[in-house]
Amino acid sequence: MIVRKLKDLIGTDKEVGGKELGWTSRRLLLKGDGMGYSVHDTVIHEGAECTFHYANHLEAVYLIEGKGEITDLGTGETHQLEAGTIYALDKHDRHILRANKGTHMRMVCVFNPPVTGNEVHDETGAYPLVDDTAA
Ligand code: 9YT
Repeated sequence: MIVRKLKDLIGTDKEVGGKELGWTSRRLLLKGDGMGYSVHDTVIHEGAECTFHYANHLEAVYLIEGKGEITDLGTGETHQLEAGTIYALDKHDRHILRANKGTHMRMVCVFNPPVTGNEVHDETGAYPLVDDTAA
């Protein structure tokens, strides 16, 4: 059994991003944990606007704090987000996340396939698939 606490990940290499990027993500479970998915506790900082495109991953995101919106860059549609909202990027949808003024958004994110922890966003905003099984 794996038992892990968010407070123990803060300030380690499991905490990525930063205020200057508009988002901070704490990787609760990664590929190496062997679950077949990764789980992240991600904050979109107040007033931030972030464009993401997970071309190689499916992602479900459940908002637990704050308010904001998501724009689907494929359709142009914008949806309001609040605690208790889930969105699933079932078509690898390119999107923009915005946290409203005066609040951040905190969300629990699940990735399939799991993030290994070594990805960096490429020039398109995607995470490449990392093959960490090679010798
Ligand atoms: C909101 C969102 O897409 N979070 C993804 C997790 C974050 N980009 C990470 O942990 O790399």
